[in-house]
Amino acid sequence: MRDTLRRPPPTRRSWAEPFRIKMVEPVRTTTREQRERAIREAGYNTFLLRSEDVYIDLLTDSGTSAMSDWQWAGMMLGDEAYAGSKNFYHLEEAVRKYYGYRYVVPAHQGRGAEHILSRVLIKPGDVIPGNMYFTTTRLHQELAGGTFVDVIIDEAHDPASEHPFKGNVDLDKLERLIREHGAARIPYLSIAATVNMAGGQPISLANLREVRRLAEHHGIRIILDATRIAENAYFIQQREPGQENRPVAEIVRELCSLSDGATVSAKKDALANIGGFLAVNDEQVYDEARNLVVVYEGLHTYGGMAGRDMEAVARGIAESMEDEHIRARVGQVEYLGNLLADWGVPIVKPIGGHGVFLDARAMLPHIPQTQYPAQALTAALYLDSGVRAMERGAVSAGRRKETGEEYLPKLELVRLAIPRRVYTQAHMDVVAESVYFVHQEREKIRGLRMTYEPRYLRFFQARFEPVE
Ligand code: PM9
Repeated sequence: MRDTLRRPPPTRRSWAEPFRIKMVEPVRTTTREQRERAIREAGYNTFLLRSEDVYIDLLTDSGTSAMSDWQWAGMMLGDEAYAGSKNFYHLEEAVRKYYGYRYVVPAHQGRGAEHILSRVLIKPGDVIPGNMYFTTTRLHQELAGGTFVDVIIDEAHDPASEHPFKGNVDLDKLERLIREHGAARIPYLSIAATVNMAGGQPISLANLREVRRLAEHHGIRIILDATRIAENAYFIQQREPGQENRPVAEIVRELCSLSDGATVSAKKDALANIGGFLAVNDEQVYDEARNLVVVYEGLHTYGGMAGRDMEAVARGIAESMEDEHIRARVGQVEYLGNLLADWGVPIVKPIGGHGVFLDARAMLPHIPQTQYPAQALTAALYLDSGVRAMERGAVSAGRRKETGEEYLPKLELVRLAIPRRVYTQAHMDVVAESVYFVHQEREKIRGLRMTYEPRYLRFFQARFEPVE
C-alpha cells in the first residue's frame, strides 16, 4: 500500500498524465534466486534476459510505448495491399505536415533508414561529422566506407555539466574538420535531436541555425536523426529564450526546415511498436533511396512495415507533437531523475528527454572501465529488483574500425529509459528506491570480463562473467 496519508499538505497544484488507462498488462515479480539464475544465464547482459523475468522494463523506450485508442483503431484500418497502401499515403501526409520534408521512404525501423541513407550518400573515405555517435548510425556510416567524427561540445562528455543544450555542435571543431578534410569529403552533417548517448540531451535552435549557416556556406547537407525530435523541441520551448510561447509542433517544423532530410525510428517519439522512415527534400537522393529500399526493406510504399503499422506511425506522429503529451512524457523522466538526484545518486545532468542516465564511473570508481562498470551496474540493478536497464558506456561504444582497439568513452552510463504512457508514478518510485539501495551497497559490485564478443553492435549479444 502506498503511504499517502503521511504526506504533508500540498504547497502547490500537481498535474497528471493527459490520458487514463483502458487496458492493462500484468507484470510479474521474481525472487532474488530466480533473478540470480536469469542474469547468469543471460551472460550478465540485460538484452539476453527473457522479458517475463523482468519486473519493470526500462531497457529501452524503443517500440515499447503504449499506443492510444486512436492508434489501435487505425490498426484495424490497415490496407495490406502489396503496393500503394492507403496507409502509406497517410504516413506521407503526416511526415509532410509535421516534419515538412517533401519525400518519404518507409523502412522497417530506424536502422533500415540509416542503411539506405548511408549507401546513397557516403563514398569510401568520406568523413561524417556529428553531435556524438549513435551505435547503429555510426555502424551504417562505417559499413558504407565513411568515418564518423564527433563534433559535439565538450560539456556533452561531462555528466555533471548543467549546460542546457549539451547536444550542441562545437562550431570551431566542425570548421576545423571541414578545413582539414575539405567539404567534398563530407557528404552530410549527422545531427541528432535529441542526443541519445549524451543522456537524451537537446540541441538548441540557435545552434542548429549556426550549423546550417556554416553548412550552407560549404555546400554540405544536414541530415537529422529526428527519432526524438519532439522531446528536443520541448526542451527548446522550456529552455531557449524567446521560444517559450511556441507549440512543440511548430518548433519541430523549424528544426526540420534547417536540414535537408532525416532518418527516423518511429519506435520512439512516434509511439509505434515498429517502423521508421527516411525523409528528404532532394529529388535525386529520393530517387536513389526509393530504388534501394526495394532491395533491402520492401516496396517503396511499405518499406518493411505492414499497412496497419504505417497507420499507427502516421497517427503516432500527430500525437507525439501534442504539448500536453510531451510535457507528461518528459515530466515523468524528470520525476524519476529528481528523486535520484535528491537522494545523492550521481546522474547525468540536466535530466534527459527519454531516460535517466546513471553515472557508473562516479558510482563505481573501484571498477576500471576495462571491466565495464556500467554493464556491472545494470546487472546489479536487475538483481536487486528485476528492473531492467541498458549499458551505455564502453560496451556500447565498441571498437575503433581502424585499429580494433576498444573505445573507452568518458561517459560510462546506465540508462533507465522510460517507455511512453506505460508506467505509473508508483513504478518510478520503486525504480528510484532500487537504484538508491544499489547505490548504498555499491562497493560490493564487481567488474565483468567479456567472454563472448560479437563483431557488430556487441552490446546487444555480448556475454560476461564476474571478475573474481
Ligand atoms: N535506439 C534505444 O534503445 C534501440 C536499441 S539500441 C540500438 O535507444 C537513435 C537516436 C536511436 C535508435 C535506436 C536508432 C535506431 C536511431 N537513432 O532501433 O533501428 O535511439 O528503430 O533505430 C534504441 P531502430
